[in-house]
Amino acid sequence: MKRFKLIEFSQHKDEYGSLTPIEENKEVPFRIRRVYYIYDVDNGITRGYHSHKKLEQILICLSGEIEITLKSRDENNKILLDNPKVGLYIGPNLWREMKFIRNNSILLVLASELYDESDYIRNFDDYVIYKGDND
Ligand code: T46
Repeated sequence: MKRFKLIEFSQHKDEYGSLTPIEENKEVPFRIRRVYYIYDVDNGITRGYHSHKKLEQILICLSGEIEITLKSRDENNKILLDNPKVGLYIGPNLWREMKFIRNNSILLVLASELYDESDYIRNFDDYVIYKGDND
């Protein structure tokens, strides 16, 4: 599995609107153990600033526009999420930042594990050292 990739979901669209289904181990390459969503974020605010040791996630911008930065010591990738049909898979060991570009943006996250603070690395220098030892 690539460390990150965009996944395009299907869309059932008719005159009544659109519906996008997502199933574990199908569109999502892991068992979904947790779902959370981030909202009420003022535009221009950036959250995240951490990596995960084991966690895999899919990020979906349900509404608005959110710029995701994925970086390591040698890479810096910026991905704009603005389409609820598209999910961003993020594997373990990648530093992430989420910049909310528009008011009322909503970020839905599907996660492979339950919440565990010990899986987080919240300091970039510690992340670079951890990644060097665990890649
Ligand atoms: C990630 C990005 C995309 C919980 O109690 N349970 C949870 O499942 C989560 C995700 C968070 N929390 C608590 C922990 C903090 O007291 O909610 C508070 C805010 O969490 P945090 O500052 O970690 O939020 P973000 O937006 O910086 O990061 C979140 C996820 O934590 C993280 O795993 O990859 O979204």
